Amino acid sequence: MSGLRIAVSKGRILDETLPLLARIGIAPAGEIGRRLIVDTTVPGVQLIIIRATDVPTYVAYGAADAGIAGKDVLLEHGGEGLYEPLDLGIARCRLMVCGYPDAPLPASRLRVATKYLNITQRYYAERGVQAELIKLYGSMELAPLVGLADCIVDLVDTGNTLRANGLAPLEHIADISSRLVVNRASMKLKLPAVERLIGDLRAATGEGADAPA
Ligand code: PRT
Ligand code: MG
Repeated sequence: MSGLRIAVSKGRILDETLPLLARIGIAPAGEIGRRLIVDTTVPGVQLIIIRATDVPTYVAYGAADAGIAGKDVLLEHGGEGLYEPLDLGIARCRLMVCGYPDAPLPASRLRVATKYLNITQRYYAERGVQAELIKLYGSMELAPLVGLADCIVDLVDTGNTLRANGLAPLEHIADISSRLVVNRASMKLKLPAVERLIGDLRAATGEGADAPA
């Protein structure tokens, strides 16, 4: 599997990806710490550690051959230049419209705060709803509480963050999990290595994945 660079994001995706990679024999060589490029126990296989939203960009441009990214990030990016051969089934959650449970309809245009502008724009356009979108970079839950927006489009896992702020999930947009993405050129130029990575990960995430290799 030589000559492969795999992009992953720090945080929950890395936390759930490392055990998967370990199962297929790929482990970081030493502490990751603050390093951005990390060699692994497999010669030629490197991890690069980047922001979740940057994974599709690095892979689409071929700066990484493959990457692991949430479906939310891929839907928002659009996925040009990427193959998406495998659902890894990790970092699962739901993308939802959230807000006050019994809020009256807004008098004027619905205001929606989100970091998912493209997904949200498509969602309301498909429903013929005129919505004003407000781009935020985090803590979306705050927006309805201080009157910035009527509702938000955000990820929900346990629902604890919403509940802690008096909000509730209102409309389901998509089920989310992390996917393996592969650069289109790498798919051709590094076919044996890429096929091996896909096959090994498929076996590691599929049935019997708990059994030792
Ligand atoms: O830090 P940066 O802006 O780069 O990215 P990030 O903080 O979004 O990265 P990270 O490491 O948290 O990973 C994000 C990816 O994990 C997302 O793109 C999803 O694919 C996936 N994921 C799965 C989640 C959640 N579950 C999740 N619950 N990402 C974020 N959340 C947040 C959510 O936004 C909300 O604020 O957790 C809060 C809700 O959780 P509950 O359990 O209270 O409902
Ligand atoms: Mg984060």
